Amino acid sequence: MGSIGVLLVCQVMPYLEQELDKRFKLFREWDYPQKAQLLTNHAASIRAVVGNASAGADAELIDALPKLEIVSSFSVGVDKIDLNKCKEKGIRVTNTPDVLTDDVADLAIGLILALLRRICESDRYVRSGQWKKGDYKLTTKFSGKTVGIIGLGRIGAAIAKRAEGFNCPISYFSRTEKRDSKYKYYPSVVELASNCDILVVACPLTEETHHIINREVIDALGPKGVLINIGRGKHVDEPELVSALVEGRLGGAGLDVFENEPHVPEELFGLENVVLVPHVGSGTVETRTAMADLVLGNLEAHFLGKPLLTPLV
Ligand code: 8YV
Repeated sequence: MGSIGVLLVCQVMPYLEQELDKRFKLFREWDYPQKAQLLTNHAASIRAVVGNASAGADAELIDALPKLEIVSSFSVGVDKIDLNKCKEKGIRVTNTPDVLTDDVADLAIGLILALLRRICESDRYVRSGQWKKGDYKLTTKFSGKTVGIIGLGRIGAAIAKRAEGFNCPISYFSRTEKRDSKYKYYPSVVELASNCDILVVACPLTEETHHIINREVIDALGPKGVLINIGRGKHVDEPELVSALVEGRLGGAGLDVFENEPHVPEELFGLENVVLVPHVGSGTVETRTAMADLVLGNLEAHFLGKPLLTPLV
């Protein structure tokens, strides 16, 4: 397989990069500041693209690679891949579902606890020596709060299961009601937001879910409600979120993802009712290694003519 050209369009963990390099003829996009030069010299030998949550394969790249057969994403989300174009051209697409579900759901619960119990803020309180001057203020209870989840797929369901362990009533919004679900269904996000304390975004990013958190939803959640986003930054109208937090119209937010990563609105830095983490939902050694093995396994299966491990298209 050493002669098969694979284009890596983003930085990934060293293990994945090294294994791709060992097994294939690897082109790293960042080695070619002039993309045109990469394409002119190597497009004819590139048969696979590897991307992640930040970079994938858009129509322009797909059209520029006439020998492209497969796009293998080091992520579960595939919003950076033009899936229609891939279908149209018979290009296979794989992602990394299941192996990251636990980590992302764990982080969602971690963000809720950190936010309501002010864990980061009270850690700073101890480190800065303020405890010696007096006890930390009282915070907000998590157990028993109503959790509303947008998207009851694998990750949404894993968050629900964990929140049940905290005796939280669970409700959800999704395109269609899940007949076999025991959780309360709301046919609109505004209704869900009006009826929960904690709103968690856990759906894929599509045209329909872009800015699914808008001013109306934020107002429905209100000054006592909190928003948790472990989906994509573009699920949220970020300027609306920032002004609601600054003006106290929303109770708080726990955010793993942002509209323009790695840039985060600086207005959030001074607020104590936000917890900000740098898109680390799947970021454990165990999970990223399993994700890397899926990327490699899918590529090898494809080029050996075997069934793909996690095909999307
Ligand atoms: C990223 C993610 O892939 O899987 C997703 O969709 O957003 C993350 O797991 C991760 O940051 C690796 O790039």
